[in-house]
Amino acid sequence: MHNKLCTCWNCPAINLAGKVDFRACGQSAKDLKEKMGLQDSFQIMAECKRRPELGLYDPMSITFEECPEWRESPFGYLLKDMRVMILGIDGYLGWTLALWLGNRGLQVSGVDNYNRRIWVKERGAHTVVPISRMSERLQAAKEVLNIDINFREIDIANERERLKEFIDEVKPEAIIHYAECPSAPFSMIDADHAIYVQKNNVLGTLGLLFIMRDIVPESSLLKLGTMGEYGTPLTGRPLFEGMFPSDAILKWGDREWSLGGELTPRDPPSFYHASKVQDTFNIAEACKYWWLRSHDIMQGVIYGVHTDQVAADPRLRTRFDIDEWFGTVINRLVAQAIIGIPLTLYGTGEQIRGFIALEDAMQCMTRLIAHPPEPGQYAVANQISGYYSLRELAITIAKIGKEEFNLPVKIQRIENPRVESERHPFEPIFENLPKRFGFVPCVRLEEEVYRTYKLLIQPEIRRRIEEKKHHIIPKTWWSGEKRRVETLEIFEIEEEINRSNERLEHSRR
Ligand code: USQ
Repeated sequence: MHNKLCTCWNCPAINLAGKVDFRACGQSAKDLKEKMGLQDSFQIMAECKRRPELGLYDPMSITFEECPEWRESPFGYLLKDMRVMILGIDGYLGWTLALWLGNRGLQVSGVDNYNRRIWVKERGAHTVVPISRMSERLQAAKEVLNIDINFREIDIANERERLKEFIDEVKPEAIIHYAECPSAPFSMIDADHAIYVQKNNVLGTLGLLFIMRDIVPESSLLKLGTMGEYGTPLTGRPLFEGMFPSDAILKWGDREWSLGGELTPRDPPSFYHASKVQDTFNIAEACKYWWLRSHDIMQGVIYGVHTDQVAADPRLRTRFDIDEWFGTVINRLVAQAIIGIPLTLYGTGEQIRGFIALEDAMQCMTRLIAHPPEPGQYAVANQISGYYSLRELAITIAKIGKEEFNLPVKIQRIENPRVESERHPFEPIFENLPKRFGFVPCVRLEEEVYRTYKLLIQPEIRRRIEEKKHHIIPKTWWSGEKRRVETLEIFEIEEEINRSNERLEHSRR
């Protein structure tokens, strides 16, 4: 178990309030020692909110393995009936995680203001997998999976008092923060959209940090960041997990400095990605000022449709977007294959990105919830299970469409409406999740693409893709131009397979 040696120091049930002066750790120890007649050697004393009978004790002295409140699970020790609050519970990830965690015995509460539904509607698009209203979702979760979800409609960026009240009522032991606008193209439509996305994301998160400071400082924050924060540095420098490793060195002239522990440089490719960069700094500062604890999760491009819970009943399905603003690339390409649009590669299609399937992302989140950082710790995990060039992906998706579903799939290169490197080195480091938290990817790309085809090919869903196909080819240019992109080249997949083999040959020479 990855977290068996974590102690009460990591545990959100710890009560440190008033026992430690964090500004100079240990400063209060003398007073406490005199008052309580404690041993010379102790540093920090705490109480347990779940086991008050322990009285004041050394929080490093009990491990998760030893504590009866932590129970073994396939994802490490999990706190019994742990209270988790999901902000953005109505979204693609939020809803899936609510059912996933509820199914594993965690007490799930959640907040949403239905903004994702509103943004997609504003663009004239829709989720091609139909989703139920929240009231029906909650009822189905109870009926089908016996999960009770405590839901409150709240806009976290604009209704801080109501969020505070709800957090105070529930006292969540972990807060999963998915309540941000996730779209790069949406943030690039015009000034109004850019300003909106940055306000919504940055200020929503900033307000939440203050609420956590005041109400639940011991609870851990799991905040969704993005691999896109790092950009794709042309030097080929590895994309470390948030911070430079201890042995990284800055050399300038004949002098050298350690870079260990400093945040790595960021190069976000859109105003949306830039909002996540600002969040990073705000969260890291809050951990420093107030000893909050956070996992900042740099998630790669997410894809897929499946977990056992969302597949359990049509009313439990999660949303699935394929339009130019809210569809991520793999999900979009499968939908395109289904209705005969040649798969859209932007520019050269040689961009490389890190990816993770929906179900694997759920596993990662559970492992991180099970392993809260220490007070004051700002921890980062690059949450991907592999990386591919877009061409490789398109070929894989086309092959599965052709061979398994008999679809006449083609691939097209179109003008790239974004400003991004189209040929670049890419070396993401993604060691924390497997090495520190025991993550083993369970979903193969081909398997999830196959499952996605299986769902999308159903007549009702296929019809819903057809209905919104005019939103597939992008019109949102980073430059501000207002026109649909042009096709540069269309090719059959056999040609593309030969080309990629040739490139492979060439690179071997
Ligand atoms: N792309 C295509 N064809 C398409 C759509 C996209 O070639 O039809 C290309 C884009 O140019 C880009 C790459 O695919 O190079 C990924 O684009 P995307 O739209 O799938 O993903 P992105 O805009 O980067 O954003 C998505 C999520 C975002 C998350 C991010 C993780 O929407 O919330 O932060 O993935 S990452 O990309 O690692 O930063």
